[in-house]
This record gives sequence, structure tokens and C-alpha cells, in this order.
Amino acid sequence: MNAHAPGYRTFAPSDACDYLRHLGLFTANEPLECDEIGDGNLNLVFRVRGAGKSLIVKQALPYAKVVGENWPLSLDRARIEGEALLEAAKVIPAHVPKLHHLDPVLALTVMEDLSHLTIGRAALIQGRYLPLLGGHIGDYLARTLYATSHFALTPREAKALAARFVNPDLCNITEDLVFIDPYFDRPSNDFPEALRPTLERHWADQALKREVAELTRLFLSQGEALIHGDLHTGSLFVSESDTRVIDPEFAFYGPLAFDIGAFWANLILSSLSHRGHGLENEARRAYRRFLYDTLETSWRHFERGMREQLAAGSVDPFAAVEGYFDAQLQRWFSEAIGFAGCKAFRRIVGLAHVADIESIQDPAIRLEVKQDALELAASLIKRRGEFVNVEALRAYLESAIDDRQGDNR
Ligand code: SR1
Ligand code: MG
Repeated sequence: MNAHAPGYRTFAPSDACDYLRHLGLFTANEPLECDEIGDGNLNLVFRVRGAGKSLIVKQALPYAKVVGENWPLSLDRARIEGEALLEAAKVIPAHVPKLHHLDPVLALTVMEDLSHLTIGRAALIQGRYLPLLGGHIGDYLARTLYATSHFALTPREAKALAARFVNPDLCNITEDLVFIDPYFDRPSNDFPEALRPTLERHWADQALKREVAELTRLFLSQGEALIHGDLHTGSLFVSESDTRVIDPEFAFYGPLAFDIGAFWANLILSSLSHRGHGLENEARRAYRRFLYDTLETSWRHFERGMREQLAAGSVDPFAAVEGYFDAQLQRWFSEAIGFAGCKAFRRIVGLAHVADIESIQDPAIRLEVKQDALELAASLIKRRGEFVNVEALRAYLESAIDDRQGDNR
């Protein structure tokens, strides 16, 4: 597939080596090893190892790898990803990979190799405790979202930045696969037939669809900040002490709460999934507590980080008006809960699933977990305005999820 843009060609591993030598990132004679390690839905990812260092070359394909060449996708997403990483690095360099090079013609980025870390989703499936994860993500969200919001940028500055992140192809994936298809009987959906009666009930639920329509409208029209756009646990590299946010190719000016909800949805799915992963009751309860702590801490860090930055100075002339920022925080909180519901619902019904649940070996437990995830997701979407604070949300999740776990208490 080489004919899509002048100068673009799809790399083989040897091309990635030659390219890095040409850039001077490795010397001409240095022996290099290169593997294509991409396991995501969209791109090629090469790891190139020399004697003393290792680098990642990530190249966009002109189509969605997971579906095939009949789903064309803009190559511009590589530029968007690279530039979004640079924007994040300006405000929170500790939590993104270092970008060494961006080539918009070949649609590739050259980045720090983070293979010493683990993909967040894999770490959660293994039941690893990551005590800093919630705080790191809350800080990342506060820094990246505030810095690109109308609290930090003048309307003119924000419009100039938003113009660099117009991302219709990738937004369209989210519009269809997250917001629309899972709420109708569409061919792109992928779910076990045993879920059909439950889905028929949700598809007929006008209250649910009204809320999803409202959240879809926010995604389509609320350009509040430069958001990551796909902040699930597969977009994280983690360890007990380090967290890096990768893959911002879905970045655009969108609703600020979408990233928060995406992260929460994946914590919620993880907490439901552990019923199928072999931990004993007490260990499972303890791990769920860690996941709820992570969600709660992410919000606390986000809220504190947003308030601190506002206090340090804002271009918004209304910033100091009593109650104004509190109301924004409350709105983001309830929108995040709604987006979390949508992001959880789509992982059960839609095209793209999560390994947390798909890797459950027992088919009966896997089905029950899917059923539980659908009920909880629908209820979060419909009740998103009822939660007064993160303690109330946590208490609700604890009772809703713990009740479905079948632990012997
Ligand atoms: C065709 S892409 C499917 C999903 O993978 C990405 O990570 C996004 O979540 C997208 O919806
Ligand atoms: Mg991705």
C-alpha cells in the first residue's frame, strides 16, 4: 500500500533501521535488530535495538489494520499524535514518552522505547498494584486539559491550536463505534447472541438513548480542550512507580470529561472482570478496592490540579466569579460518569472489546461479566447527574460491582 500520499511508503523492519541510521539516531555500521511489535488496531510499531539503546518507530497505515484496506484512514493521525505528545510534554513531560522525531510525510513518529514498563491493561489483568496510577493520571489530565482550555488560552490562541488538531477520521471512529452503533442493531457490533435479549431492552430504552444522544452531542460539538481521545488502559505504560500516556492519535478539541470517563470505564471493566481471573475472594475484594481507590484518586488529583492552575492565573474574565469553577467541575464530573458508561457499553457490544473480559476462560462467567457490565454502564449513563461527589460514585460502584461478584462473604 504505497500510493496514498506522495512520499509515503509502508515500512518493513529493515526500512525502520535504515531510517533511524539516516537520522543519525544510530551509527551507520551499528548492528541493529528490529521487530514489528504492534498489537493495536491501527498502526505498525517497530522496536529497533542497537548496542546501547532502543527506539520505537510507529507508522500509520492508510487504513485501519484491525479491519483492513476497505476502511481507509487519514495518515495525518501520525502528525496529530506527534504534535499532541509535544503539547503534553510542555506541561507534564514525566508522563509521556519522549518524542525524538516526527515525519508527517511517512506518517511516523520515533519515540522512546518504554518496553521496561507494562501496558496498563496487561498489568491490571495480572492483578498488579499500581499505587501511583490514579494520581499520575489525575495530574496528567489536569495539566494537559487545563493548559489547552479556555481557562489558559485566549479564544484566538485556542482556535489556532484547535485548527492543528482537526481529526475527522479518528473522531468518526469514536462517533460510530462508541456513541452510535452500540445503541442500534448495526453490522459493526460484535456481541454473543445470548446478550441479544438484554440489548433489545437497552435499544428500546428511550431514557438511555436520550442520555447517549446528549453525550454524543457533547462529543460532536463541545470543543473545550485538546483531549487525548482514546485514554483507555491500553494507552498507558505503567510500573509501580511510573506512568506514561501513549497513543494520542485520536486527539482533537473535544469535551474535557471524555478522557476522564475513558480511564474510569477501563477501571470499572477491570473490577468486573476479576471475577473471571482466578483471584481468591479476599484478594479479589482487595484488588477491587485498589481499582476504586485509583478512580477516586484520579478525580482528586484532577480537581486539585485544575483548582491550583486556576488560582495561579486564568485568561477567563469570569474565573474568579463565585461558584463558576465549582459548577464547571461538577459538570465535568457528571459528564465523565456518562462517558465512562458509554466507553464501557461499547466494549461489550461494539467492534472493539477489551482483553480484561475476553480473556476470561470460563464462558459462563465471561457472559455474566458482560451482562453485568452492560447493566452498570447503562445505569451510569442514565444516573450520571445523581452523584454529588466522587465518594458517592465510589460507594455506588462498590455496591453495584461487589453485589455482582458472587464472593463468599
Ligand atoms: C477501528 S479502531 C477500534 C478502537 O481502537 C482504538 O483504540 C479506539 O478505541 C477505537 O475505537
Ligand atoms: Mg491506540
